[in-house]
Amino acid sequence: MKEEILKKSIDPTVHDMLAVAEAAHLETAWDRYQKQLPQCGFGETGVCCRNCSMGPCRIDLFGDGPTKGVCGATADIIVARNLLRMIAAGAAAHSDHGRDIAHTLVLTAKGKGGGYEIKDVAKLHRLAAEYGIPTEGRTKEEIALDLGKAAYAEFGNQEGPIRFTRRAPAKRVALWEKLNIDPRGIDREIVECLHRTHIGVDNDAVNLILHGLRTSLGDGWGGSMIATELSDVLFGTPKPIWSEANMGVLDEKMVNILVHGHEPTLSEMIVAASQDPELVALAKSKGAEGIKLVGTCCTGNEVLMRHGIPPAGNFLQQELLIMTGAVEAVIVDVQCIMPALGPLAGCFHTKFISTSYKAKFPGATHIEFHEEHAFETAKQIVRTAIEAFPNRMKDKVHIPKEKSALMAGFSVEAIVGALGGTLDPLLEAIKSGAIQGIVAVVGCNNPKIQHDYGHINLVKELIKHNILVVNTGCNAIACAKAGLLLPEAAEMAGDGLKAVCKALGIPPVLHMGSCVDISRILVACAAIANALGVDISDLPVAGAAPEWMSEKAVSIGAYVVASGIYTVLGIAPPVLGSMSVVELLTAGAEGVVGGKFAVEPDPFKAAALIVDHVAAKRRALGI
Ligand code: SF4
Ligand code: MSK
Repeated sequence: MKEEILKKSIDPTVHDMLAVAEAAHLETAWDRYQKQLPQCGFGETGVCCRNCSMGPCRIDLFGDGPTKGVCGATADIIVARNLLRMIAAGAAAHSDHGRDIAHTLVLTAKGKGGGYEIKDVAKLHRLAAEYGIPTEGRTKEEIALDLGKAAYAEFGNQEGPIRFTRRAPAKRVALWEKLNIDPRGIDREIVECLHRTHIGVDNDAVNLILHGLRTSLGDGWGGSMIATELSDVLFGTPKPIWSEANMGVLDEKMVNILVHGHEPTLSEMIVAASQDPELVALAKSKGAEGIKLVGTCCTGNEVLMRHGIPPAGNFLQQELLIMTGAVEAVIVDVQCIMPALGPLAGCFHTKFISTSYKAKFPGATHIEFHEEHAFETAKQIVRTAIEAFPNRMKDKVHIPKEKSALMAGFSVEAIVGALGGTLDPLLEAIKSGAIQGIVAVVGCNNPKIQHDYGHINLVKELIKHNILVVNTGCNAIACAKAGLLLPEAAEMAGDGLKAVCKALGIPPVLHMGSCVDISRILVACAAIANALGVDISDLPVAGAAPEWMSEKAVSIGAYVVASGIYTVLGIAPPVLGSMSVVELLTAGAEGVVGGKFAVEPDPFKAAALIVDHVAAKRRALGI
């Protein structure tokens, strides 16, 4: 294998498929990244502004060029404004997802849900109690209607608080209130980001960043948490489940359908449609042995968590999956879907099917999905995939063999279940030092970092130091492919963590779901802090995103830090053009919210930073 291919990823399926791509002259994100080099230094450091037509303006950091934009904006102002816009976009993406789930719950409660039903009634009752919605003597639909409407209303709140923020420890809420960063309404904070960053409005870097924290909190403890909680009510709360991961899950004899994107509404119905006897019979009539549904990115995580549908790869593998020539259809909704997929699918028999009115793509077949007709549309989409099977070009089929078994499905409820119904055994393990701390490792892939290298090495180092890892998103898929989501992976952990995992029969790395499910991690941190009578910022916990790339990740990082958690990024956000902003994010923030950022691309050094941080927090707690 060529050196330059090996350098791109640590995953053998990726090596295999990059060789196929090269031979067939098919372009990938890695090729396009190379063509972008050297990337623009103004963009990279965040000092380019296009917020009005007197610009574009950029600040010359090293030469004797301009130090201010036409309006007088300095590097500090431009960098902070740009960061705020990234947070707004990321928070908007997660929160719009949450809004769609609330909408589906309302429709389902009204009997207009096109095939959905309320699956977790116990959780519905718990959430209703949180919102003060009466449950006594009422049907699940009546309760769900009130809950859906209450959650829906929080997007447009003019005044806070947002209900789920009150799950945080009282000390944390009081701090947010004192700093005036307790989010009011989810949409309101996002709109205010755009207002503040319009020319001539907020020109104070600290004031801008504080509002970024408020907006991101409306995402983590608002939009994302609503997405997670209401998805559990509708589709069921995940429980431990077995599956397998990586490109080897594709099956040459089957109609292979890949679901990709983020929202579970469509993919839940695709799961049902792919098991429909009439459609299975149709697949067989076309010469296939059946229908194989696989996933990627967070739609993949959603259907893995609830149905054990295997993830076939993470973000940077999406193009390679089409290049196997064995995928009949890629069905997408929103987020993280490369526009490169349409033209690429055109080189194969693969149908690239877009489904959201919000997300159309060149080269896609658009079959619009509306919740009211969910199952019917899902069947139409699966039928389209089956019809493509006879067009498969046999000489173009190349499926890498590698795959790994995995155990996923660790919602907070499932973790408490595995602990015997209470958090106490986990608290005891933390106090005794068997588990030194808990670290969330999340986020995407990015061709700037060798694919999966950051994820896997960071996670392995952490478990070696008796740190329990919880993960979501593309990190979870990376760990699944590397066999880290298996109870046997406890052998790679330090003695304390190994013993705990063996006693409970769980992996040392717990897959908690999709990107919006980072809200599950916030809930777990809040529960642990409340049980110990401390704030989240006192806990021996940390966050990390070793290969992040999306604006959603910026919002996530911001709400994790604003929740009091130290967070290590593998790639610097575009803020290096302002030393004041860098100082605020990597040092000053700690004195304000109890959490801060660090940037460390080397996963071994990142692990060392986190291990030191966890040890310092333990000392401060006296454990
Ligand atoms: Fe230039 Fe200021 Fe306009 Fe930005 S807002 S483009 S810095 S003049
Ligand atoms: S899918 S946001 S590439 S984790 Fe949630 Fe993966 Fe990042 Fe998308």
